[in-house]
Amino acid sequence: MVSSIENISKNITDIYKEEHKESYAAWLQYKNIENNELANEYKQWCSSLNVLGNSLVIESAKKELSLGISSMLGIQPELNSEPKQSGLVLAAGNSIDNLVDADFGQLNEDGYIIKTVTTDESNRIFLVGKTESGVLYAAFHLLRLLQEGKNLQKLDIVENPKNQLRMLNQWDNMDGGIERGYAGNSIFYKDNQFSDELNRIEDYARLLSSVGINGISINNVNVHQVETNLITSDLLPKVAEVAGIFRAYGITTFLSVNYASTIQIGNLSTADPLDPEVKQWWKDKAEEIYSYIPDFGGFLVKADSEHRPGPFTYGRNHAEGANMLAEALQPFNGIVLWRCFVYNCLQDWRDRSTDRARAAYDHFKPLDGQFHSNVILQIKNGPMDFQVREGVSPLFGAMENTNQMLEFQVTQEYTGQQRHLCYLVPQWKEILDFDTYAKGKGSEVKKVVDGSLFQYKYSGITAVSNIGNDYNWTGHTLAQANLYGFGRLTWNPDLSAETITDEWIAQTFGQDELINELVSKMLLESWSIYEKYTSPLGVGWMVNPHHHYGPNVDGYEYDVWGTYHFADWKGIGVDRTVKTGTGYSSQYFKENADMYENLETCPDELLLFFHHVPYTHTLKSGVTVIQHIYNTHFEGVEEAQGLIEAWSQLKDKIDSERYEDVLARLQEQANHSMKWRDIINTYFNRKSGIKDEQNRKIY
Ligand code: GCV
Repeated sequence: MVSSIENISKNITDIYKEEHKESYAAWLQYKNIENNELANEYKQWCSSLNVLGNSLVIESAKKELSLGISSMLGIQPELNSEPKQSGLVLAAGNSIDNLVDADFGQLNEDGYIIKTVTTDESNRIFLVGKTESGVLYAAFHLLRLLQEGKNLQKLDIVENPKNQLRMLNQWDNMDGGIERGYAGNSIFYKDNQFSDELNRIEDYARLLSSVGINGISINNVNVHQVETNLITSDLLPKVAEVAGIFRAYGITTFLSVNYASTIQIGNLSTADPLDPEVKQWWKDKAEEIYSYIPDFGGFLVKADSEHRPGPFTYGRNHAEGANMLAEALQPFNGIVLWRCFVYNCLQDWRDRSTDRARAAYDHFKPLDGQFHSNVILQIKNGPMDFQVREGVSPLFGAMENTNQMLEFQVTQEYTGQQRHLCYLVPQWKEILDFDTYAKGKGSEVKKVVDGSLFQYKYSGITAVSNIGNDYNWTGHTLAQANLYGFGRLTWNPDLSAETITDEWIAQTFGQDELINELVSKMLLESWSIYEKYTSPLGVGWMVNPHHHYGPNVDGYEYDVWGTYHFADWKGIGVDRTVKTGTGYSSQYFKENADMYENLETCPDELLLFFHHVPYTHTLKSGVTVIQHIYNTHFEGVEEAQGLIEAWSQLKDKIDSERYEDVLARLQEQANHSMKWRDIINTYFNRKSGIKDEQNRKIY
C-alpha cells in the first residue's frame, strides 16, 4: 500500500499501476518467466537490443522491449546502435542482412519480418519493418511470443495487416462522460478540459499499438458545443499534445466535427456545403489544424441523424456534404470518415415504408461514385444498431465506386454493458465472413472492407471503444478480450476466434491449461448465452429505452408509436420481405435476398428479423417459435450460472483482485439473466396464451 504523502506527487494512473497491477496491465503483463530453462534461452536472444536508426516510433519499440525484457527476464538489455553479433536487431526500411532482404519485397506499408538468423559467428533475431510502425508491431509480436512461452530458435515470420485503416472511435465528451461508456469516465477529458494524466493515454496507446491499431478519433460523434471548440486555437494545442502521444505509437489522430461548426464557431449564418464562404471557412480551418498537427488524420462525421446537423437542412445530399469537407482536407492528405448511420429517429412505425433497417442503403446506394476519393463511408455492421443479432448491412459490397469501412461496437451498449460477459469476436467473425455475393461467391465483407474486392483507395475497420478510466480499463476484466480481439481482427480477419482467444488468455493470465480451457470456453460461448436470454431469433431491442440495459419487451426510445418486435396475440417478428413487408430483403444481392425472403431458407437465428410468423411456426430446429423462446430463456439462465461455476474453479490460479472482480460481475449477470427470463417468458406467455410444453414456472 502506498502512503498518502507519496500519493501527492503521483497521479491516479501511477497508483493504479502499483495497486491494481494485473488489472491495469491487461494483456501486457510481462510476468517474470519462472521456467529457468526457457528464461535462459530467451536471455540469449534478448540481452542486447541493437537498434538501427532513430525515430519516435522506434524509440517506443525500444522502450517497450526494454520494459518487457526486464520485467520477464530480470535483465536490462544492452543498447547498441549497430547490428552486433547477437541479440535483437531492429531496423526500418533498410537492408541489413541478405536472408531478411529476401522477404522485404513482400511487405506492405505496416508489415514486418521477424527472423531468427544463426551462423557460426552470430545469433540474431531481426525485427524489420517496412516502416518504423512495422518495427513497433514486430516488437509487440516478439513480446507476445515471449509471454506465450514460444520457441524463438527458428522464427520466420512475415506479417502484413490486411486492413489499411485499423481504428477506434472514442465516444468521449469533454465533461468527462462517455456516451455508452461502461468503464468509468474518459481518460482524455475531465471537467471540460483535457486530462493531465498523459501517462494513462500513453498506456492506452501501447495497448492499441500492441494489437495493430493505427488510428483513433478522440471525441464523441455527437459533437456538443464544447467539443465543437476542439478545432479552435484554444484547444488545438492540447489536441496536438495527445496526437503526439499517439504518434509515437504509430497511431494517427482524428476528430469528430460538428457539421454546423461554421455557424457555431465560425460566425457564418449557414453550414450549406455549397456556400462559398462555408467552403472557404473549412479550408482555412483545415490549414489551421494541420499547422498544429501535420499528420492529422481527418474528420469523422455524424450528420443528419439523431438530431445532428447535416447537409439535408440545405437540400443537399450526403455526397455534397462530405465532399466539401474532403476538399478542405485534400491538400493535407486528410480523409473524411462519413457515417452511414443516418435514419429518421422519429419515424412512425405503423408506416411500413419507412423501415429503419432500409435507411442507410436507401440514402447512400444512389450516391455511389459521387464521393471524392478521400471520403470513406463508415457503415455499422448491421442495418439497425449493434444489436445482439441482426442481419449484416446490405450496403457492404453495394457501392463499387465508393470507399467503405466497417464500424463495430466494442463497447457493449446492447450486449450487457460490460456487466454481462459477452465476447464479441465470434459475432465479428461471422460478419466479416458473411458473403455479400457482390462479385459472385467469395465476396465476403472482409474483402469489401480490406479494399481488395473493388480496389478502394481507402478502407478498413473501426469500432467504438470500450475503455474508460476504471483501473482495469473495461469495467468487466474479461471485456479486455473484446478490445484485444477487435485489434487482432482488424490486423487479420482470417485469424480464428480460438487463436485470438488463446493468445489473449496466455498473455493476460499466463500459460495454464485449466485457465485456458475454462476461460476460452466461457468467452467463446458467452455471446450465445447472452443471446439466449435476451434476443430470440433476431428480434432484438427488448431493452429499456435510452440506457439500453435490462429487459423491457415494449421499450421504445422515441416519443412515437412503435415496438420493434410487432408481437400480437397471434405472432411475432418484423416482415421485411418484398412480398408482404417492407422490402428490405431486396437490398441484398440475389443469393442473400432469396435466402432471407423465403421462410423456408431464412436461417432460424434471423427469422424474426425478416418475417412475422405465428407463435406456432415450427423452426428448422424442430421446435415452435414460442417454445424456442421459453427454452432458450431457461437455458440462458442455466448457462449464465455455469459461467460462475467455471470461473470458481480458477480461484487459486488468478490474483484475487481480478478473480473477485470477475466473480462479482458473473454473479450479477446470473441474477439479471433470471429477470430477463421471467419478464420475456411471461410477456409472451400472456400474449400468446400458449403454455410451456415442459410446464416450467413462468411468472
Ligand atoms: C453516439 C445509437 C446510440 C447512440 C449513438 C448512436 C450513433 O443510437 O444509442 O448513443 O450516438 O447510436 O452511433 O451515432
